[in-house]
Amino acid sequence: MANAAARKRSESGAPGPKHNIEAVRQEYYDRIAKHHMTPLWKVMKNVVTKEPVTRCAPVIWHFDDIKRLVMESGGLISAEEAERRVLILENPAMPGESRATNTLFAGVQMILPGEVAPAHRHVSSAIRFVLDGQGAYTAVEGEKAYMSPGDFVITANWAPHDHGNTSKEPMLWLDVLDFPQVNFFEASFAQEFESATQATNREDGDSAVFYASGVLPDGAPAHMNRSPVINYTYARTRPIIERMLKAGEIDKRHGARVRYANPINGGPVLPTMGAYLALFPKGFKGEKYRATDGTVFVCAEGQGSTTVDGKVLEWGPQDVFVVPPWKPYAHTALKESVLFSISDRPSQEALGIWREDTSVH
Ligand code: GTQ
Repeated sequence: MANAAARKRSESGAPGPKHNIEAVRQEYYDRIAKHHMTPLWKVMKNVVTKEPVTRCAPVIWHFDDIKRLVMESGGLISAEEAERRVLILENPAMPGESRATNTLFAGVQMILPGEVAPAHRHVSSAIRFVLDGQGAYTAVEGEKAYMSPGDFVITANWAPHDHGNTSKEPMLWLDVLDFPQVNFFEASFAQEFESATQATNREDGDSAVFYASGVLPDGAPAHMNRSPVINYTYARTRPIIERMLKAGEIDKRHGARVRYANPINGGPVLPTMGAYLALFPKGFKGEKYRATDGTVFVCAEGQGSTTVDGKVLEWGPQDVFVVPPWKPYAHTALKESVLFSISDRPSQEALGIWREDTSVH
């Protein structure tokens, strides 16, 4: 309703001018529609909402289901034929949209011993968080990173990458990609390579040693909007949160938490996605929190629950769950627990639209 006078008129139910004006307006709306125009005043409150509105639902995928169903796909299609053998973790409130939150794709990829997922590149950035298995690799920009559970690996925009498994066991990891964001801008490109695997000219771990050790190669660029580090290993990151916990650096909401950083500028690892690793002491009862970024969490260790908008998500090792934008949530840990999380916060911060609320009740 456009204004108080009009509201009054329509509520009075009086015949005459009101019916007349409604009919006249409708005729006008129909006429302008033919010219691809429509009145803002009818949709104003839907397009400029007072608070964030999300289509995304809180949801959890338990690892026993993930593993059983993903393993089954191994008998149905090879990594080579599938290009990427991935089961999409699809938000039940957005079926058919290939996304876990409105801005993030999440999926679980499996590579069986001896398989290769062929080299390609795309505008979408990707991260992997290793769930299960040991010793498969991803080759990114000339570095072959052998991975272990809890490792956090990045594949930046347009970086060539292929995956392989020279170990004796299947490897499963969580993929999170920003392609809902890229496709929102309708700016996706992708390319396959002739050769299934790329030539590598660096040692496993070179990028972490060169860039993530408190020094930088002399002459390293001063600006870089994505991290030069490929594998942020669990072996390096886990002891840091342990030490924060010992030092008492425990946030009332987020536990003892580190942010994966780009060592060039301290910014996020990728311009579109940011990640954290948090340790919660046994018995932790977190305070409520909300922020405008939609988040995908993975339990790396432990057991606990996260209450999201009144819904209790009980998690254990390798379970994956989603917290939608602006829904209040709080973590509880029954055992000492580690949660990995990833969200679209860097995109929102770059646009100046990210908000948080640390006083939710
Ligand atoms: O590993 O390159 O889950 O291109 C979706 C698209 C993984 C990958 C996904 C991809 C990849």
